[in-house]
Amino acid sequence: MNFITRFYPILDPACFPNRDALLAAAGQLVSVGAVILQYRNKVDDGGSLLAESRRLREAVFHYRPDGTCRLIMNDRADLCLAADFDGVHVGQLDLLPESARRIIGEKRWLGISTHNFRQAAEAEQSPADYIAIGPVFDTLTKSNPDPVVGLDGVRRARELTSKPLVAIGGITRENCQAVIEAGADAVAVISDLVRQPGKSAEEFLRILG
Ligand code: TZP
Ligand code: MG
Repeated sequence: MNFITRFYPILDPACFPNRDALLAAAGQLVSVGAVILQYRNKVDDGGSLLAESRRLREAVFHYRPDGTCRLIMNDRADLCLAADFDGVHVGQLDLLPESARRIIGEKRWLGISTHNFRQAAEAEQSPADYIAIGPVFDTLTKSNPDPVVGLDGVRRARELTSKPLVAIGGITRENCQAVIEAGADAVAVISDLVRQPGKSAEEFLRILG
């Protein structure tokens, strides 16, 4: 199965100087053609997170009133529903995919992060719509990251799943093509978007075709 896009940007407020910059980045990403956007907020309480999610949805809707940019909530199935996002992305320490699925229903998307072969094999049997594997390369964005899996880890994950495979961790405009060639359907990117989101996204989209 193909994923809808090869480019999967993630916005994390910890990477931006302020929240206006995060919202502006969302607008730039969407206006140059991003069709999926994950909101990854590890710092705020539920109420603030919901309020910012709604602002993010408005910013995206401004550039894509047809709703063709999917918004994915990191970690929180409850906030995915409350903010009317299109899906949720859970990690190994969040709700199990079966539980997240019960909350979000059949139509919204469910992604799950995996960090090794065993987790990817488990995710293959789960109700997740797509599987993320990583960190592929060293990353400074995630606290306490698991060991890097490298391009070999992407290849091994590719062999065990026919679900869409999203690679994450240390992915840049320089290395993204190699990650796709290793078998990923898409690359998820945080830090290589922060400095110039629109320009960077344009380049990712051009490189990934
Ligand atoms: N999961 C594995 S690595 C990572 C996450 C959330 C961080 C990816 O960020 P960056 O800046 O693209 O390396
Ligand atoms: Mg998580």
